[in-house]
Amino acid sequence: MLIIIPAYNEQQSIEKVVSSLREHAPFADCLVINDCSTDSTRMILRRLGASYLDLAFNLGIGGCVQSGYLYAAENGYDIAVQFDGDGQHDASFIERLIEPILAGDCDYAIGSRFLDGAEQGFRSTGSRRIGIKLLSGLIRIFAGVSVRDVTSGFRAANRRVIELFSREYAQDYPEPEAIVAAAMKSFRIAEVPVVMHERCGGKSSINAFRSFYYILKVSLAVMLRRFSAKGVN
Ligand SMILES: Nc1nc2c(ncn2[C@@H]2O[C@H](COP(=O)(O)OP(=O)(O)OP(=O)(O)O)[C@@H](O)[C@H]2O)c(=O)[nH]1
Ligand SMILES: [Mg+2]
Repeated sequence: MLIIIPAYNEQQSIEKVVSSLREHAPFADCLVINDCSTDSTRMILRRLGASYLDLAFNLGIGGCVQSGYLYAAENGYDIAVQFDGDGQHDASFIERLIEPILAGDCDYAIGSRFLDGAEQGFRSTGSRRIGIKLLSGLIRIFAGVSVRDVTSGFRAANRRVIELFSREYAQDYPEPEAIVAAAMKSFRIAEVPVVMHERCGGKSSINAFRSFYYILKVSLAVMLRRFSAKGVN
């Protein structure tokens, strides 16, 4: 199993992220994808003796995560887990996240903050939650799958999904589209309750204007993916 950790200017959190993964997931290999950070992320990774891939220029979240999937595909990993470098994800939930994949119950597992029974943690702002609901509804209509936390970047993929994502992965705000891409290939998707935290520091890629652009862009992309998949079939 490979844990893919996208990181762009995460000097305030990357050490904590690497240590918590070493503690809670010693059974997995960890690979930080350093997306051409301009702060001391890379220096910290060297000091920690962590495995990392240095991208030659900033690819953004999609290209960064896809590089991890490509690495996983080429190196024969059976499971890949995405785990953000900003400290929002909790390594103690990794075993629960991969459980349905190990049991053969699903191909792609999404860590969700919004499932009934999920413990309270960081649930994002009110306006972002409305956007997430909207995208979740669109994905239900257009891709026929029910996922509550469609923007969660805490996910686990089996070998067949790793191979799909190593070939195609959305570049901009990729999480909702990745669900649609997997659903279009009839992969089984499950949600697993997890707790998330506020980022440890650094800067989110999504400000107020970008939230609006995010919803518009991803809504169109979700619909277009459905129709292009129809055209292919
Ligand atoms: N901002 C940003 N993050 C990137 C980039 N490339 C990789 N990442 C990493 O991708 C992960 C997710 O990025 P975030 O900006 O936190 O996105 P998010 O978690 O959806 O948004 P928040 O809930 O606001 O934190 C983080 O670990 C980043 O370090 C990039 O070009 N820009
Ligand atoms: Mg984040």
